[in-house]
Amino acid sequence: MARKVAVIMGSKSDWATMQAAVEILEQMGVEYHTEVVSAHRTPQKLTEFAENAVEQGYAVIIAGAGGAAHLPGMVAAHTRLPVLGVPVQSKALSGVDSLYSIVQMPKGVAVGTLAIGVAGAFNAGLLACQILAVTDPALAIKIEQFRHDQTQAVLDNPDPRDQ
Ligand code: RP5
Repeated sequence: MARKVAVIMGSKSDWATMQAAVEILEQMGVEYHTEVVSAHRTPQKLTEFAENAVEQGYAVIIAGAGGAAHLPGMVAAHTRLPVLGVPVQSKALSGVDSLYSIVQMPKGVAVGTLAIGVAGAFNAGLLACQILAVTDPALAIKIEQFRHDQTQAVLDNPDPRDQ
């Protein structure tokens, strides 16, 4: 059964954002691989990566990119695996360009688009875990514990003046 998650990104400059996806994958004990794959600078590598993703044992692909962010959509065009797109916050347009580049996929090629920036990257990792947890009861328990702890942390410290 495929269990690995691929966390790819268009540039090393995306790592500061995309490491949040890796953070939650590690916390949940999910196996992952991370690598720079650029839609524009390494188009051949993108094609080979996406076409081989199933046989490489990936179950979910997380793809982050900024600006003219074609990586998630182009990966999705080459594989049936679920692709989660993370719009990296760009300097020029604060990531709205990245978001629009990723979210408006044409009918028939799906990309699940997350929020701009670190929250989106973290949630992409979390969502990948949730997808795997559909067929992994041990992982499902870890996710339920994470949600419980998160809720409890808010309930335990409700005064906004206390950080
Ligand atoms: C995109 O261009 C990357 O995903 C990155 O967010 C953006 C800028 O890349 P660098 O110029 O920092 O390598 O392809």
